[in-house]
Amino acid sequence: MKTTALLFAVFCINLCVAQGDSAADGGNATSGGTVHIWRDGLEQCAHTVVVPRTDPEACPGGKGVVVFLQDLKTAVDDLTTRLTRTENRLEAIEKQFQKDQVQVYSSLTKVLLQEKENFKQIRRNTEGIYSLVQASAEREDTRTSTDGEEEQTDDADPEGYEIEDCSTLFRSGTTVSGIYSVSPGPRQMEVYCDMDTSGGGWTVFQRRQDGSVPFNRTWEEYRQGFGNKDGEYWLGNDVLHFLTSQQSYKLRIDLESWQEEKRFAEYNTFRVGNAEQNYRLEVSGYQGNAGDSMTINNGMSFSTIDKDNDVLRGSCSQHRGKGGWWFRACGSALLNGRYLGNCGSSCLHSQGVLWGLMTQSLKSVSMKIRPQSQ
Ligand SMILES: [Ca+2]
Repeated sequence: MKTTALLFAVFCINLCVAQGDSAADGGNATSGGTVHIWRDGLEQCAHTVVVPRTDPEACPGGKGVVVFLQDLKTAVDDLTTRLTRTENRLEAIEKQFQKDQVQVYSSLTKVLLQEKENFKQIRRNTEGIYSLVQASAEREDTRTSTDGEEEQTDDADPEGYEIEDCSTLFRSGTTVSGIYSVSPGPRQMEVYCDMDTSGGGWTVFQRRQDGSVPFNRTWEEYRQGFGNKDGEYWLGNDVLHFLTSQQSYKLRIDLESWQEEKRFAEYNTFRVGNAEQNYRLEVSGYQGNAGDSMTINNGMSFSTIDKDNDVLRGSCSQHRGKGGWWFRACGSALLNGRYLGNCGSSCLHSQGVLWGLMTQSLKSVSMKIRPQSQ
């Protein structure tokens, strides 16, 4: 618009053209109030200066004015065209920018909405997982609580520790004799619990009653144990060691003859050493009515038919029915001898199930332990 206004002003005033000789001489300076156009020899405007003319005599003829106006119009048209193009280009750029802006905004919005949806989904998944974990934990707590109650009833005493022996069961209210599971140390095994004799709570580790199980066994068999828990058996020397290492135990031996005479022997201290000690016997503090036939063996290692640890030149196990025992010099007691039955005077009693004062091979015997504290 400024260019158009200038053109209009040029037409409305009296102008003249002062033309120079060439582009090289650069033309002349303007005179006061006169329009001077500096041109080169090819009639192309190089430099143009427009100045209002004040002296009509100084601008003869009209040709220069026409040339000036044509050039000026051409320039204006060119500028107008360029401006128009520029405006169109700017307008296009603006439109493209707006379009791109909309597209970018739309794209960003779409991405953000998608991310927002993803986040919501992740949150829903997380909450779902949390709910599952929480529900699982609650179930585990319930199960643990239930197990704890069951253990309280079946596997642990009221104070909550492991079942060491039958006395633990007895103190927790199990007062019926029978086979139960106990866990002395790291081991778990079944054992017969005598809950009736002398206050109950006895862990039976040896029993003879019908001769159904032979006791002429090897060192390894006595180590591991043999027989049936509901009948005749030897619990095993390893287990005896674990059991009697838990705390201070006492020993009880119940004896019955074929004449149904029942006697007993109790020892206030009873402990069995480990395998390296050959299951050494520690026994003392006799009381009872069967006579003391065990104290003489205190401190002795265990012996079997295949491992002689007694003090005699020969083997007490070999001479005494091939059973295992804590022999010193064979002695008068061997509860692991041969089960001879009710054979009267015809039997070789020295190989039978013997106990000191009771002169015949016995009908039934049992050896059992209980903590001193019970
Ligand atoms: Ca010997």
